[in-house]
Amino acid sequence: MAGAHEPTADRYDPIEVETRWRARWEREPLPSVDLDHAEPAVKFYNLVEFPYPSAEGLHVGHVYTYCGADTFGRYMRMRGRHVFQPMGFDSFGIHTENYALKVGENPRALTERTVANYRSLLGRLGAAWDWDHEVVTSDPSYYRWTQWVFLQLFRAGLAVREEAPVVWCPSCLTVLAHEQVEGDRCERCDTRVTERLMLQWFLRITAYAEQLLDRLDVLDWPEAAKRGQREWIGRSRGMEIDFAVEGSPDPLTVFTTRPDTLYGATYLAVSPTHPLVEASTAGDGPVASVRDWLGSPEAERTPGVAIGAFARGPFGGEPLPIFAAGYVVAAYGTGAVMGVPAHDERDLVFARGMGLPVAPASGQPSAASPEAIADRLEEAGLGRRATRYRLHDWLISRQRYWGPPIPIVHCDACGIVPVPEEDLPVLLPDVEDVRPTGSGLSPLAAVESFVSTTCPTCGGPARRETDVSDTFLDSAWYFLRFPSSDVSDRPWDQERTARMLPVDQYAGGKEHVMRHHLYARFVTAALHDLGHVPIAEPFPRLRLHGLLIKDGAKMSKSRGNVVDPDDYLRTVGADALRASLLFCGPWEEGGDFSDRALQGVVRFTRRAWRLIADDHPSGPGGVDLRPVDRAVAAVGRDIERLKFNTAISALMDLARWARANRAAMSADEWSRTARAFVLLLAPFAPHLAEELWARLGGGYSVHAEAWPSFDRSAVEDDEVTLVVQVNGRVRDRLVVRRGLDRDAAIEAAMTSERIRSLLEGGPPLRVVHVPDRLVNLIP
Ligand code: ANZ
Ligand code: ZN
Repeated sequence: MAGAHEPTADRYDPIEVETRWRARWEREPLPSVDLDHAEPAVKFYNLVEFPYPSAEGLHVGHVYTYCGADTFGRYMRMRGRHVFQPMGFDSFGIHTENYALKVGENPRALTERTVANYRSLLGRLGAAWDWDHEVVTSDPSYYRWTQWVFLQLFRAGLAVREEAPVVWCPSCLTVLAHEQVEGDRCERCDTRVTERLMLQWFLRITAYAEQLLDRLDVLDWPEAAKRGQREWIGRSRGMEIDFAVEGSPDPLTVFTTRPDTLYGATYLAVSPTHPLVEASTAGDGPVASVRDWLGSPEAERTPGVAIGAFARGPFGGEPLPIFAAGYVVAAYGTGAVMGVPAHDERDLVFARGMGLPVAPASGQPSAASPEAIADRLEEAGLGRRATRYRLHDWLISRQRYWGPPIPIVHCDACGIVPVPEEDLPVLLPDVEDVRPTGSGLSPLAAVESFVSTTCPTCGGPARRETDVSDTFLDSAWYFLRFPSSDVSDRPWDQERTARMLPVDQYAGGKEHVMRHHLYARFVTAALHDLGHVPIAEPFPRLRLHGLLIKDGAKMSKSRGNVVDPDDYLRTVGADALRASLLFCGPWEEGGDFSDRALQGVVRFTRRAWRLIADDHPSGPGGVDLRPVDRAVAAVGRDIERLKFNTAISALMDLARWARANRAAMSADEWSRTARAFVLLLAPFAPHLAEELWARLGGGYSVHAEAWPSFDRSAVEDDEVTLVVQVNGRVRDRLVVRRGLDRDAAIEAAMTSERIRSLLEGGPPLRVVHVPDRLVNLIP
């Protein structure tokens, strides 16, 4: 390395070092996993959520995730695993489209620009992405297979078109998935949503509810994520009970979890879109049309409307009036309930609002158990035990432009016909005006050359489906595509898939638990049942990062404290950014990214540079090197637990100790210490470690070296329990490394959330430290 950029030992220029090593990595890529020969036990599929490339640039939350995942991946590589760490872009969807509309640009052109921008930023993080396996979901070579996945589900009866009440956003002019609604508002634009009846495509995720729920138990996931999915799927065991509707041959079936309250029912209620409502409003009964009620201001004031019909319970009693009520959800249970105001809070509110009696006029109060009642109802053939789920089928129709066209043709003679697989992809045509029409139809409906086609079955004139599919379908299978991204005639290569999947660790954000993670599990399970993939669970191990805050406050545009990773990459460089993000706190808990902490890490990188890059004159030797063994053990253990923060502080301790003892070390002792230090540094500060390794005379590349081993006897009794007091009162106990000095003990104490909050964020005024036993902080 000669020439103008020759670095000097006294000056560390991170930008120069990083640029130089990244160029080398590009020229001479690190050995990567051999996808066709890797042993399943040796490969490590290190997956991290791929971003949707927004115009605003890479969010620091993403960068935080990537730094953690890359550090972990580099560590696994040094532990001998063949790491596969791909990256790509979730570039279809409403995010991109809405932004394109806002700035008046074509989504295709916008996506090309944002993807290029993201690629460059992601490259500058110094993460070991396997760019040879990049996927871009809006590319026809990718969405061809998204359409293929849809067709497999369609053939299996798991993709169905149904008229259904759907949630409509009057501002985005599109149907929203249940999950895109927060309260009664569109999560994207905060407009109050309305309801519409439309023909829509659904994926029958509910058919997998039981499986998805049961297998959660065996997944190595954070408990909170499992709980989240469990509640979201929402298994409810209860009964369907039939009520005889006067003057109708068909009973009205309700779903209840409390059959024992049957005798307390005073009315029945159905959702406003229930078939019984349609029937009663079609006749000339005494009721005003429920539709009229729904559309009128009256609907704001009263919780429901009587539909003029009555029904009798299975064990007799007075006829009960039937209402259409806003609180009955069409898509849950049977869309009908028995109202028991004496036992159920929501029923009580409704009864009061409608001026109904709260207790039944007649009927025997029952002390029978739910089981006894259920048995009696089943014997009489008037009810059945039933399990219901909160989970809804997954609405994937989008009346938008920027997505994969759903590969279906509508023929008057043949009905709904799937596009033959060999005709995929159904290309998304270029369209002048991509604005949603508001008619409920996608802008594609206006493109005659796209819409009019011939029926694949009968050859007659036919029309293409004009809905595109939900972006979450794109990301529900991308991890299957990564290893096979170079395969063009199949969605994935069977043998590679068998070798490389499942993902060994999936790193991402909590916000994806209910949707992306669930959808990916469903699609994988369905493809597994159809014989396309050998695994039923894509992500046996999931890890979710915590929230990063900035200087003690949540990052927000209005506060103006949003960290732009680009600024840091340009000023302090990737290594310092990576290490300082990871130093903020335990990765799964997040932490405070402050400029002060950043400066601390920057100083550490400079000290590390001087420690290694300066010449080392040999000392007398005989130095006890056990602190090196302890550091090797501690850093490895902490990385495995994703406690990168304490791993970095162990590294800082090692550097401090090495500096203090260096003059006494023999050449061999120094060599062992320096090499171990640089190897431990490599996952966190990959460029700096590469440079220092070369200066120590190590070969290219430090990232292909083995993680150092350590002498077990040196680390035995390595951990002690440190009692942490505040003002003399015991407030926490922490398991820490033996031999922490005063500063390190304080630092360890400050990693405790409780202690930090007791000290209200400030440093302690006075400290009493009993090594390996106690630290007492006096604020
Ligand atoms: C009578 C009753 C009495 C009920 C009582 C509860 C308590 P989970 O546990 O969430 O499944 N319900 C059934 N279908 C509904 C729908 N489509 N929209 C709104 N509410 C519905 O709740 C089941 C209970 O929610 C059912 O049991 C029903 O009210 C109501 F003391 O029946 B219950
Ligand atoms: Zn036909």
